[in-house]
Amino acid sequence: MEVVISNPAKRETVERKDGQVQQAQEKYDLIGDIHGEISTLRVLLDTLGYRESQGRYQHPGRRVVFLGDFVDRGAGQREVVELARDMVTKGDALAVMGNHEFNAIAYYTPRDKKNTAAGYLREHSSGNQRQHRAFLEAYQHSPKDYADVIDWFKTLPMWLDLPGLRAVHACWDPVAIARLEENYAGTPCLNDALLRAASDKETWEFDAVENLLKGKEVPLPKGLKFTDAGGKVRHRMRIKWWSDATTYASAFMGPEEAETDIPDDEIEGDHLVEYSHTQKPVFLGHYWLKGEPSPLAPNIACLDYSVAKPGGKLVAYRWDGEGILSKDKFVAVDRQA
Ligand SMILES: [Mn+2]
Repeated sequence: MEVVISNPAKRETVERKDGQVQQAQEKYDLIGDIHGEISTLRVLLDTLGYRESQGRYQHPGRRVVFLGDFVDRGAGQREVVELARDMVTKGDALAVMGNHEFNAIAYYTPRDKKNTAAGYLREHSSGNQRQHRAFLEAYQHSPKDYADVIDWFKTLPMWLDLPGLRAVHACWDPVAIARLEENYAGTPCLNDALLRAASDKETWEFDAVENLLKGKEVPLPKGLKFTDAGGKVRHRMRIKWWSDATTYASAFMGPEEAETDIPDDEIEGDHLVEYSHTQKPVFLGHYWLKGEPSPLAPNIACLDYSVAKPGGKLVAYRWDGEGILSKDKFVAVDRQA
């Protein structure tokens, strides 16, 4: 399948004073995690000025970049995927893979093609089934469409490095990206070997894909632990990789109740991600943020504001080429009933 990276029709050219013709910076609307919330997505696209005609959603001068996590939870599983896929196929959008698409692929893929009794790359445990139920139910009577949508998920790059901006679902980890590029033919897409390696917790590929799609984690100092929102005991913590924080307490990304368990000591080892304020802006989803959307750092913005939860919002950022992001360029739509 062809992945459309650039649509020359949408690039304006600008004639400079010296007569040279220059390509104008393409303009993008970045959209965070949708999780099956089709009516909210339609309202957001409409608010951004995208119009549907003859089955095609488009804007005369802009394109969308979807930040992944199209599926799980909401009532419009197929509808969200079909809309996004159609926009990508027709050159009206780009998209990166979220952890929920990665999980869907691994859930679908048997460990051994000839013997499904050997299980799947993502275990069909009751917890995993529950998390994936809305998606599985949407495709339960159409195995061909199910196979087809998984094939489309496999075409989604894990990161996008465009001329003026970057997009990744959770963390722009340059070390993980470099290692994946070096070992997997320079492509940001999964292939079968990488999918299998990244589904095995013992491999570096697992850590690299996990960092990009679920966020950077660091091990807690020996003997320390906390309990997460789901009641699970954790010996590692997710960090606010976009911040300048260097201690466990200041970098901690987790439930407030657990904060007292996290020491304010310097993080041990080489675990922090560096993303200087002079680099291209990077857009993320994934973090289930609450409150009023605003940048996490001058050049880093998360657009996931928990649309799948009551009171949540679907959020976009209207990007016109700027290197420093601005709070007034976020567009938020309340979750539709
Ligand atoms: Mn996610």
